Amino acid sequence: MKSGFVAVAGKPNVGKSTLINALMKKKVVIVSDKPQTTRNRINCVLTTPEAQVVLVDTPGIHKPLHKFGEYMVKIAVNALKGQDLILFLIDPIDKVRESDLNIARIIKESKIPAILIINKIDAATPEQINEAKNRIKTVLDENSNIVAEFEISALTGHNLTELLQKIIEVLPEGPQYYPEDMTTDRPLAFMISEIVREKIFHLTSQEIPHSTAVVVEEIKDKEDLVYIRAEIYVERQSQKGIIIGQKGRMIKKIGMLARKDLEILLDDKIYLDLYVKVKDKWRQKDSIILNTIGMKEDLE
Ligand SMILES: Nc1nc2c(ncn2[C@@H]2O[C@H](COP(=O)(O)OP(=O)(O)OP(=O)(O)O)[C@@H](O)[C@H]2O)c(=O)[nH]1
Ligand SMILES: [Mg+2]
Repeated sequence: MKSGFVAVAGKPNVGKSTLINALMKKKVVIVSDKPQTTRNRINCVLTTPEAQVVLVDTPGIHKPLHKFGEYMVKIAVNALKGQDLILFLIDPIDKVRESDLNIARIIKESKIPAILIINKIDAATPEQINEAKNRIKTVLDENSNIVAEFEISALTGHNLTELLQKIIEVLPEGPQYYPEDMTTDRPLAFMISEIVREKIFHLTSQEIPHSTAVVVEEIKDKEDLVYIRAEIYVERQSQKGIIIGQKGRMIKKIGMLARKDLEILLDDKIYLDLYVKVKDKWRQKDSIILNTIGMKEDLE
């Protein structure tokens, strides 16, 4: 069969995770309208009768402002190494900027076959699309490792069948890396924490979503439900107040929306117990980032 690892790369908010969910035809990774939603490498396994495509979601590559940001970027750049193919996404509406050109240089130097993807064409004008292409080609010229180019909409699904066909065509003959019923290489506790984090990204604004982390402390199968206890870390006391909200309204809303998604994921009734903890400046602290939130394995 055709098989291989396909890293999905690009700056924050270009639609990497949206594209992966669309190709998977189900929601596996979290998505939001705020940059830096994805914080880890997450392998998503797409198995068809003829191929196994491992779509590797990555954090957006950006200029980091703190240690946590540095780790995210390192994870994203590391995630490109040794892969069979890279999907490089750009956003013609937000324009191609120096940060995109920088990623383009990293991809060019990797010499790994890459597909250039112009996303969000449902919302972009032809001028914006042309400008984006011309700009990115100042780095990714005809001597580069770009093997194909697609204009897509991850949101509407435009051109995704053709894109998937091309991905499979480019991948080598290889083994089936994962069992066919597996969708991700991440443990359940991680997927649960991501769902809770997604709701925080949807419901809060400014620095709040970026200052939070979620750690699942307990998953217990009880007779008629699954009990899940998770802690939401914030950096300051004032942020704790915002996450809890007036009369606990915000935390209730986060819990309710997360529970709905979790009941679909686990196909069971869920009791979700959420706690908010202040961890002073956790984004600057190795011990919390590496040991509690767990990024170690992808930084090597
Ligand atoms: N109009 C339009 N919006 C899109 C499309 N693809 C993604 N988006 C939107 O772009 C925003 C970011 O999407 P994500 O998939 O979270 O982007 P990402 O690249 O994974 O972002 P990070 O994880 O932060 O690096 C969301 O609001 C999506 O709905 C598209 O094809 N068209
Ligand atoms: Mg993402």
